[in-house]
Amino acid sequence: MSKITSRDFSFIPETGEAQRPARAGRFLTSHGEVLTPAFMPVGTQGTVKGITPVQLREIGPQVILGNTYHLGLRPGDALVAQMGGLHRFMGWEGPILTDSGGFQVFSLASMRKMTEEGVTFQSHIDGSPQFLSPERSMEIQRNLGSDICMALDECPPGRMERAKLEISMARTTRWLARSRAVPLQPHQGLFAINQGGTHLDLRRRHLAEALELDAKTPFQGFAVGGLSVGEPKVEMNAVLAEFVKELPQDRPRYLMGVGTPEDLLFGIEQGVDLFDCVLPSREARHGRILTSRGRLNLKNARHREGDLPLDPACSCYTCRTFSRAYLHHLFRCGELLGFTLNTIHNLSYTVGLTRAARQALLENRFPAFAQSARSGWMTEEP
Ligand code: PRF
Ligand code: ZN
Repeated sequence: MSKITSRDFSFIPETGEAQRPARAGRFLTSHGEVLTPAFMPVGTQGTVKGITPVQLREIGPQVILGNTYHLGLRPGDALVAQMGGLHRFMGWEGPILTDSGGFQVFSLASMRKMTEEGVTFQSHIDGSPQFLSPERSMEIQRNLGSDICMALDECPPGRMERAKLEISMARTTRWLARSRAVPLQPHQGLFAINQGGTHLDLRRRHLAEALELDAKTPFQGFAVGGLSVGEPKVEMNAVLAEFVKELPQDRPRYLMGVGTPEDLLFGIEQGVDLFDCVLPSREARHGRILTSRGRLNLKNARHREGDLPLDPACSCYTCRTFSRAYLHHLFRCGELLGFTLNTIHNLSYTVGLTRAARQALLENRFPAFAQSARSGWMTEEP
């Protein structure tokens, strides 16, 4: 197979002024074009938990996620490179985005010690001492061969006091410059991550710093990090409503680690193009199902004799084939197939929501679409 190196992350808008800041568009990676808005399923360990790449392809995500932190620790980026890169290793030919590892170090590792150079920590797998720096994060992502790499950031917890947040952001800016300086493979793009908590002025200042670097060597996209980390939702939404539209128009915009169906609609309304979250797949494994009529808990005895599919409006393999009664049974028995079928549905629902939002944007009827989706969720558990 010949190596494709085409790459053009410039965001081509497909919707106009009328619906701004919401937008639909596309950009090109060497593993295919990405149509936005798009929800990216999470495949932390080189697998979207519980489903095969064939099942994933039918769900139809535009991009999937991998994790620098996890794959760098195990099996190690050198091994993945030796096996031909992450796409080949995991049998996924579509676009892959890798997160830089900072956020995962903060949420998973113990004995963390931050210095200007990087972060030392204990592996959550075997306790071994580890080190992650901007240079090492880029090296791991280069070895994995993902299409979109994320710069290494410091992800402060929600509600960190302002003065501390400013120190952390300044470091993230310096790390951004160091991340940018590391050569990647020719097909790989690099996204900058904006921090600043729920302070609009700090977000703006941090963006201005990133744009200074961007003027010398452009980033291929811009991400909003540091939200959905414990701050009140109204504060997150207030920042998004003011800030997303200030990100460069001509590059993809990615809201990291968000979220629920409600959050996706809100983000799209503010002009976000890309989202990722473990919520749909994690909830699926707990029998919590997302539907066009709101959430449904498969554990509930009322589904014992349920003859309907999980969501009558859904055309995924699970909904085309199985009753709630059967899925309730699998869940109660702890059968592996239950995890798989629930995951297929929840990811189909979430990816389908962003696909339908895109279609509505293209057809100039997004507000009506959003209103109808929201009123569907308000109905009693179906
Ligand atoms: N930084 C990185 N990854 C992330 C986040 C972040 O701030 C978040 C926050 N919602 C999720 N994933 N690098
Ligand atoms: Zn379904």
